[in-house]
Amino acid sequence: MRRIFITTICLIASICVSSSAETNQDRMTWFRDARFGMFIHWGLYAIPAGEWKGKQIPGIGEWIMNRAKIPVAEYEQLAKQFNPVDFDAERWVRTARAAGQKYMVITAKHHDGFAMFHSKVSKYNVYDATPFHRDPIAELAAACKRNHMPLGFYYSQTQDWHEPDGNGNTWDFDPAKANFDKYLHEKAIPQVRELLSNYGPVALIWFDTPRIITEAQSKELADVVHTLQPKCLVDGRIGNDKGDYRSTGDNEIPVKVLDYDWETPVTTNDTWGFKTSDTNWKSAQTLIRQLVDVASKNGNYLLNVGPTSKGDIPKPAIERLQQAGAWLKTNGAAVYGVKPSPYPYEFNWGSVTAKGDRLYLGVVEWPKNGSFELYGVSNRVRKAVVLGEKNSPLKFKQSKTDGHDALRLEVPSNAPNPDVSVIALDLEGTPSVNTELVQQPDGRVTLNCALGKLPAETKLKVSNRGITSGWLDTSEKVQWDFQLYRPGSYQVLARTTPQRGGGGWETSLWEQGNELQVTIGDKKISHALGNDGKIADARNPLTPDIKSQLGVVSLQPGAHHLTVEALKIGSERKLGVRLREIELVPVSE
Ligand code: FHN
Repeated sequence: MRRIFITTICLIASICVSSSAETNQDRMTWFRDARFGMFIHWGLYAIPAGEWKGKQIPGIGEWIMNRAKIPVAEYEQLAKQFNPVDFDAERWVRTARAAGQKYMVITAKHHDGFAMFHSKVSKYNVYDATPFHRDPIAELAAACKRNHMPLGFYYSQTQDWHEPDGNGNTWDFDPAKANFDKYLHEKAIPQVRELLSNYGPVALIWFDTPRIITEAQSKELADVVHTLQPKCLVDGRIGNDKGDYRSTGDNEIPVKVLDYDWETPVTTNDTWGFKTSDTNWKSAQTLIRQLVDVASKNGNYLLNVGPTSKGDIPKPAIERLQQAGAWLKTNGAAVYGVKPSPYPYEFNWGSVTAKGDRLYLGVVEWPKNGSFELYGVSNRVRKAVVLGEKNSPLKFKQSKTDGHDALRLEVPSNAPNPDVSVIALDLEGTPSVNTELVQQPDGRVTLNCALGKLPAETKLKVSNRGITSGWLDTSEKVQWDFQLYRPGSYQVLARTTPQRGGGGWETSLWEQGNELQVTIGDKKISHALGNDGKIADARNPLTPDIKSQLGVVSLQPGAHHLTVEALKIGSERKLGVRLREIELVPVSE
């Protein structure tokens, strides 16, 4: 009796607290600590796995219905074959847990309109329409509960290629006749209600491709979520800025720390839904590097797996997850619950995270000469260790070289960890660093457009990745102030980025005929942008940059001001100057 009374009081108290006082800040706490989640794209599309009627269909696997313009009546037939006999929810959750992932998000309904849960709203669901006759979402929710793993649901709120009133199917239905509001109220919202009512606490709903959804509709949807489950997060792709946190573009890692909550969804290969022919797996090192980098910029890393139609997570994905899990066992302190880097810019060698009086240096490019240097830390360093190397604090020296703070660590000549080695610096006090743009110990100065100044009246936009767009006028410019420490001759490089083509990066477009002028003090160089080679961006390996050598300048140490302008703008494609960064590289390199 007493127990029932206490339980009832607790329940009432918790409902009262959550429904009346739950704010975005309260909801976000677990998400900020988690940093690493598993995304699962699983649906009927895993059966064709990229191939339709003997033909390979280009693009991402879960889009096959759209890319091959498969009529609803034909695509629906796939349901009769869906029987994932290997599906074992417990195994998936354990895989995520062993990988060090702190939440899972599964496609409850993707754009194809097929519900992967037992829905009473539409018979087009995995329980009613397949021989499997089970509810994998219910099984996953139960396994997550057993393993204390927060579970979220992906729900495609706007695109639904199965419904005449949903968005996106132009091959079966006439978009002019679609009544989206009807679809929203008769399918999307009722199904979202089911997901929030029948599967226990839901960590988040991952809406996607908002497209035509209006502000009022996005708000209504977010309100439905927060009313039914006040603690449930809503991702930014609900549209119209109604999410609890923002989502970057797919596979997109911003170039700087963002001062809001965000998440990036990332593919392990190039597809989300399983595709037999896609073997372009990112290395475990790339994934780990990206994870640390995302944390260093205040984001969460939602790494996707696309299970097969039998219910197996592909082996190459499992292997990479295992490697990430092993790495996190030793180095998790540099990822979970961390604060972003105190530096506003990226380092070529890796990424920085912070916690309390500690800085974590996630080093990918380990120095070969036994010495690692970092500029700009003004705290006194108390101790430096490599995580996982218990017995050996690193020797170090702090100095004021030419008036600036320099830290030199003696490090082993081989990287302690083949993926990312983490140096933990214990500081006196919370990290205090010089946030100016400065020459780095390797002699380079990197000036990304996201950290530059634009004219007051400008049409230029700079993306999260630091790439300019709308640079179609010669009056535009980007400017930076920076400190140089060493005199010498520097090659001035421009890194521009092609525009993604309709068929992906293989068909990317790059404008010919742009000519840039760089001014540093009284020195000017100008050059037409040539293609002097591609540079893979280690943080965004899908999106290569093009390097152009603009010329050599000789500079003295001190404060400098650099301006880049376009003297000529190629007009063939009207892409304008897609500049990412200007880099000064010592010519002796
Ligand atoms: O169109 C979808 C795509 O299929 C996949 O679900 C990704 C995951 O972020 N979101 C959309 C494209 O951005």
